[in-house]
Amino acid sequence: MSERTNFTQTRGAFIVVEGLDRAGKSSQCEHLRDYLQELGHAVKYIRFPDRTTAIGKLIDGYLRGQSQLDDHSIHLLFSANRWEIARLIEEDIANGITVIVDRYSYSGAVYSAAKGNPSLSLDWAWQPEIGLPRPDTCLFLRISPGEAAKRGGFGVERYENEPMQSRVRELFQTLFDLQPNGDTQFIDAGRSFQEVSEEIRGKAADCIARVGIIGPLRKFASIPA
Ligand code: NYM
Ligand code: MG
Repeated sequence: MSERTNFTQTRGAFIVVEGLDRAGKSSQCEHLRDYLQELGHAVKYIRFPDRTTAIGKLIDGYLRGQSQLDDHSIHLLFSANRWEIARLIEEDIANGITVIVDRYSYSGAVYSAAKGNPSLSLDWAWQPEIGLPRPDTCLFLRISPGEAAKRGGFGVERYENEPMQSRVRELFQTLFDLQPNGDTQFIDAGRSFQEVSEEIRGKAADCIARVGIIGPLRKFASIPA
């Protein structure tokens, strides 16, 4: 037996925050990061699309309407943008860093499938996500169409219009119903910022505490057709 102490560090948690445009994801994620940091956790916050990479710049141009791309092509670029960062997420988590991710594969599959292209089903859209790191939990910030409208008009980017958002809303539900039980937790994001952030903090803390029980970071599998 080696006399070296067998010190096994607990891995970080992988927490995804999802929701429609205007649900408050980014401000809640930043708030959660600051809160966990104050508690002494090692934590990183990243968002998809990551518009800083070469692939991300293509995505940015497409979202701003500066380029036209085939629906399948842009879909695969969004996925490639996750694959190019996935290794870093895995490394951080292995090093004990909790990673908070603002939008992930769920947005990826749902927004593309919501375009109504007959050759781009939800099932097709999910395929390139298989094998990516699977979150320990996905917190879905739920907001009603009425509340979203109250929060001001849509932005100028592609997809930021009411017909698209209502299809996205339905498809998120369809996709979450197909995910493994307990992966997704729904949060009523129509309440005050503070009420929502308190619930997020509690669920994030539970998730971090459960990492030892979950075991190693898992990977996405196919969804039942
Ligand atoms: N979006 C985001 C996709 O269509 N596919 C994806 O894989 C991801 C991550 O990009 N309307 C869409 C959803 C949003 C848009 O995201 C930009 P954000 O979080 O608004 O910057
Ligand atoms: Mg947006």
